[in-house]
Amino acid sequence: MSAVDIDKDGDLDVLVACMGQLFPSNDKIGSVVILENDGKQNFTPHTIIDHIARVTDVRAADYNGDGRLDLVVGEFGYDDGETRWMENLGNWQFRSHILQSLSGVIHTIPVDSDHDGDMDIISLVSQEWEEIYVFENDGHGNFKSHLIWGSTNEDYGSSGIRLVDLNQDGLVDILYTNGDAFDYLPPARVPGTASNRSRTKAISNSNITPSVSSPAPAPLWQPISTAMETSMLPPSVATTSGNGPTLRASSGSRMTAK
Ligand SMILES: [Ca+2]
Ligand SMILES: [Ca+2]
Ligand SMILES: [Ca+2]
Ligand SMILES: [Ca+2]
Repeated sequence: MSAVDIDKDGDLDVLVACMGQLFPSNDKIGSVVILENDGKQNFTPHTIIDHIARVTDVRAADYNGDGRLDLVVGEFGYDDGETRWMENLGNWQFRSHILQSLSGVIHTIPVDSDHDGDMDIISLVSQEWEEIYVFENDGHGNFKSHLIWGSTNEDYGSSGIRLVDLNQDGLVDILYTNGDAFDYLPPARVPGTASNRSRTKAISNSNITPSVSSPAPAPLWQPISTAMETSMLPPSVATTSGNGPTLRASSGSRMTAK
């Protein structure tokens, strides 16, 4: 859910990502609703799209440079989620453009990640993919997908990203957390700690290039720090070599669904 003046009439409207239900489901029970503010905090709901995979995120930005705020929508789904951007045609009408068909989308965040004046999208895809993507905009709503980080551990349990400039170099970085509550028996709590599962990673945008020339240059995002309290992890994570967080150059094909 987020608040934005989507119709540009001077008041904040509310974007609502409707998952339908929390528990896993392949049913098309997701929807996107915008609550139109009349300026006095009376809201009229507009269902922008429904009967889609379970929706976990919706945010607004102008992706095609026509002055109207468009939407990016993340659909977790179960076996078949999606990421789409929805072109604002005016009058509460939106046209869908599918960016990616992967399940487990948690966050889809607009940001001008390459500082070329148009809004790009950074997304987190969990559900055994466990990957972070940048969708690079050409300024007209045409996007090129870059996989910038992924774990080979399908139980990595990605739980969220936030975009911040951690090192204050003017380039946005990604603060990333993981740790799945349901994949392992809970380990014993370590005295004096508030949490025994969560890990935090920061990924630095060292110099993502604005060029779209062919061949596309490799994104230069890289992890700059990882805080892993291995003594507090369950044995299956702490002791299994090659199963921890790793950089992967390209998206693998994994068929196992949680
Ligand atoms: Ca408004
Ligand atoms: Ca637009
Ligand atoms: Ca950009
Ligand atoms: Ca930075």
